[in-house]
Amino acid sequence: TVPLSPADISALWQQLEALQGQVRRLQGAFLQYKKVELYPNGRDVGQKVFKTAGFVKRFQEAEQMCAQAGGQLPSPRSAAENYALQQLVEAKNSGAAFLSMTDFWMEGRFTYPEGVPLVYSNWAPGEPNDDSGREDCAEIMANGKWNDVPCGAKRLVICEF
Ligand code: 293
Ligand code: CA
Ligand code: CA
Repeated sequence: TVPLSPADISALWQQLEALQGQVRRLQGAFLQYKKVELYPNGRDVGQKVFKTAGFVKRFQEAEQMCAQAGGQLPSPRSAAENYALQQLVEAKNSGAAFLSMTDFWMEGRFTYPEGVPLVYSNWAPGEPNDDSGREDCAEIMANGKWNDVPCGAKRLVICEF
């Protein structure tokens, strides 16, 4: 191996400084792009992004649309994530939005799509009540609380990415 000459080291420093400048400009451009992209139909919370399609669908179609887009229906796993979702529901003035969770596998036991038990919940008092024995999907309302509803009901589509 050949030792680096002072000129080599100086050239490497120059390249490193150029690279640092490029990364900084990219970070700035990305933050700007993120703001543009999230306004007004998206919210980011931690590593997660929620974005509303702005229209209502039945559960199955909503689930398909999110999957088609490379996302999924929202699974808020903390108060912070639930609040980000709530803000979107409030802002759109289109009523409640579907969540990913169902009690398809066992009546009364809501799980994530893979059947995994919930790590967080924010049910309204008395919910889930399986009203009329046919509520196996869940909605998040403008107050952030959850309610089980018929899967055939039409609710605002929000996807999680
Ligand atoms: C019943 C009792 C209401 C409740 C409603 C919802 C429907 O009508 O208090 O708000 O069920 O749970 O999903
Ligand atoms: Ca049910
Ligand atoms: Ca209910």
